[in-house]
Amino acid sequence: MKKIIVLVISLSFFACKNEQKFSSVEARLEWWKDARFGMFIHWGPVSIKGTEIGWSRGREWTVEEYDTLYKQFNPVNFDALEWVRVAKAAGMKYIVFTSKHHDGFCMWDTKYTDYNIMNSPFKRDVMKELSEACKKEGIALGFYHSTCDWHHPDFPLTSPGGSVKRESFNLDRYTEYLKNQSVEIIKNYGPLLVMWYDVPQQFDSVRGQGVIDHIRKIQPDILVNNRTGAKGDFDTPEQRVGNFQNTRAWETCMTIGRQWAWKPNDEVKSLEQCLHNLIRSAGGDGNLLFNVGPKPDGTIEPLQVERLKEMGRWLNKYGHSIYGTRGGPFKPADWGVSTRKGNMVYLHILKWSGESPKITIPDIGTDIVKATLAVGGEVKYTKTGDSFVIEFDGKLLQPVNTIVEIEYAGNVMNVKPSDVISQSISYMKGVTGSSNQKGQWINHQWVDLKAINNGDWSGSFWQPSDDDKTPWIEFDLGKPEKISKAILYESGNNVESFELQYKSGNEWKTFYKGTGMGPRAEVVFDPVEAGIVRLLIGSRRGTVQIYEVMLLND
Ligand code: H79
Repeated sequence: MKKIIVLVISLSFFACKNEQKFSSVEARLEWWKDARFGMFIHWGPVSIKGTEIGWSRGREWTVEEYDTLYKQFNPVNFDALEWVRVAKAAGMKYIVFTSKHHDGFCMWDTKYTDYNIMNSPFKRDVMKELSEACKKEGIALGFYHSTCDWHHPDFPLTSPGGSVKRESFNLDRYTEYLKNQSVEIIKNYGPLLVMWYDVPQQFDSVRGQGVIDHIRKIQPDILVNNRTGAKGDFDTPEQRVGNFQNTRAWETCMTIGRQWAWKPNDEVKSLEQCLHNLIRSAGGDGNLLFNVGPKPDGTIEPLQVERLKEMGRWLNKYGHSIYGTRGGPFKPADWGVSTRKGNMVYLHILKWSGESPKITIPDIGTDIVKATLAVGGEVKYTKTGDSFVIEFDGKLLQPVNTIVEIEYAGNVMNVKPSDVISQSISYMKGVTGSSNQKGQWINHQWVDLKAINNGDWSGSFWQPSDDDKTPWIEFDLGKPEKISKAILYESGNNVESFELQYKSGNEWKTFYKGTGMGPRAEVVFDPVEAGIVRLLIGSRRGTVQIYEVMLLND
């Protein structure tokens, strides 16, 4: 009974608050942090072609072709309520919808350009319908609005990708256009949760701040992200989970598939990947803005809907360890993360190598009153020196995430975040590789060598260049370590053979040879002691993407 009352209160808290005005940006930001999970929607006439929104203008399609797509845009099955209900079923608390992407097409009835949805065969203001549906269902709403505009004659850069300079332009006049449209959106569909600007290009911090100050005259409590050119209210790691950061708000934006706009037969992240991205974001003290790209007929891909509903079912059971929490007090480790609320700390064990979990956490200065598993089951905790050792039977490990709920005697919200011990010897150690060392965008995925040992095996990955003949990744462990096991995570199944080697003098010695890798390869070998270890990829079919490499001593 008590649970039901708490649920009703928390649901109505979300339902009523988001339509209200807040007393300050800070107050709205706290609501937004409590919400933790939102739906990003990238949609526009380009969905007819199934290529990337904005970026495919002047690239896959000529500018003329791209700019006339709206004449065929007729998403007759669009139902705003249905979208909002999918978001709610997923456990999302807010929606951010593309009012305008870099291609300049406007998805609402704007008086500032004819290049808008009212001049498509559809002739319906989808943003109006969406804002009404959100109000009805108690979901907060914000808009993604591209700072750059490769279609607008006053913007200095044009397609493809803003790489072409216009002969004549007027950035001040364009800034007025951007401000006017932003105000129009807020007045028509607000109060809004957020204006989510993107890709400032020629906007500097003064110009960006000018936009923020301008829209705050209309809605003083509106949130603005960090992509106007100015700093804004929160950071926006893209296509990767942000690092632990509780000194400034942040939100990871990430696609559920591999493209922002709809792509036919796009792959969908597994439920485990989806939830791990959400949980890792919460554990790092950030939000997740998870993107779907609706189809040209106006509906969301059934596969994506199904996945989102699965997330919602998990959140129905375990949402108390996500909503309303803050990241920490323990910093993310390779095995998982922690979240906290009042006197409670939730340890989220996302992957555990070995039999029964045994996790050492520092003493945070207040006693542990109780420790249990969210699924039910006993947890042993033992004080040893400055630490507690948390243990439970490995049979109780859950497929996606095992939550240890620790109740402390005192409030833990102000405890300074501390490091915890990871299982993997290679976790966050020095890493070099044969290609893409510094990170780069490839097909809108962020490819970074550091992704290989950051514990994030669901979001970001490393991808050797196509012309890289012998891809390798090298770990400098700092000192000789005993290694007896490795766990390797690949996207798909394209590695045909690989070797694990260690450096002995100037020579590489192979200590394990594998055929095939796949989503998760756990390999055991005679223990070696080594300070520098590398993974050498032999033959491969197509593009190889590796999420994580863990070296363990079990
Ligand atoms: O709206 C989504 C993306 O379109 C947008 N931000 C999210 C929310 C975005 N803007 N910039 N980027 C993403 C990074 C751009 C990456 C790429 Fe490219 C564009 C990869 C491929 C095309 C530019 C051209 C970089 C490499 C080639």
